[in-house]
Amino acid sequence: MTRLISEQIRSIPEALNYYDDELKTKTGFNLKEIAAVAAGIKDEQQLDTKLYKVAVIPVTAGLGTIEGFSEAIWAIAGHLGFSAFITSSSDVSGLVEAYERKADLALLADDNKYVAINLITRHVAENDQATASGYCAALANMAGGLNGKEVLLIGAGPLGRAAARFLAKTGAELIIYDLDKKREILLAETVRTMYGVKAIEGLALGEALKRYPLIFDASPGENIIRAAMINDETMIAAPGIPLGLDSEALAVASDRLIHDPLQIGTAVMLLTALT
Ligand code: 2YG
Repeated sequence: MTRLISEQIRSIPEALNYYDDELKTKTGFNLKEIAAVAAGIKDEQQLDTKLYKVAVIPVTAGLGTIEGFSEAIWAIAGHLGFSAFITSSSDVSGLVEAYERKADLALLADDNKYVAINLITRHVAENDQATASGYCAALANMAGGLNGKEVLLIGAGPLGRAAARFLAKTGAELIIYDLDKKREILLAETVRTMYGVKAIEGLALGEALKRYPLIFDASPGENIIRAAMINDETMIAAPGIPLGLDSEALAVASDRLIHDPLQIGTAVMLLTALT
C-alpha cells in the first residue's frame, strides 16, 4: 500500500476547481459525473449530496496522520456537495463525534486501508476498488469507449487486479505487464478464465508501450514511461503513485493523462458508499 506524503496532497483543496476543469476538458466529465458513472449512479443530478453529512476522521494509528490528508479528503467531499466536517478528535473519539453529530458517512484511513463507511446502511467502499473503477471510467470517456479495444495494464498488484476486473467489464482486451512475471501470468490467467476476455502477457514494457496507445498505469514505477515509447495517440489513466511518466513523456501526453493522488478514488468511494 502506497503511503502518500504531505507534499503530494497539501495543495489539493485550493487546486480542486482547476483540477476539475482539467478533468472535464480531458474526459468530457467532471469529477462528480465520473464518480457517478463508476458508482453506477444513472443521473447524478438526482443525488442531492448536500443532504448528507460526511465525517472525516483523522487516524493516528501506525505511522500516524499525514499533514494535509484530512483537509484534502474533506475538500473533495465538499467539492462534491456533501456537508463535510473534520472531527475535532482523532481515532475512537473522532468516531464517537461522527455518530454524535449524526454523520451519514465516515471517511478514514490507516496505513493499510482507506474507506468510506455508510453509518446507516453499513456499506463499506474501499479505495483500491473505487480508484480502479473511477480511473477505468475516465479512460473509457477519454477513449470514447473501450469495447473491443486493447488496453495495456501496467501493475498486477491490488490496484491493477481491481482495474483488470473493471477494464474487462468494458469489453477491453488486456495486455498485462508486471515486473513480477508470476503475478503477470496469474493476472492474465484470471482475466481469461474469470472475466472471459482476451489477455496476453510476456511482452517487454518498451515494446508494449509502443504497440498499445491505451494505457492504465497502476504501478508505483517511476520514469518507466519515456517520450520515445509514446505518441499523440497515447492516452494514460495513471492512478499509480508516483507517476510513471518521466518529464519528457509528460510533455507529450499531459493533456491525455489522468493522474491524481486522491481525488478520483475519494469521489468514487463517497458516491459508492452512499448508494
Ligand atoms: O488520518 C491520517 O492522516 C492518516 N492515518 C492517513 C494515512 C493514509 C495512508 N494511505 C495512503 O497514503 C494511501 N494508501 C491513500 C490512498 C492513495 C490512493 N492512490
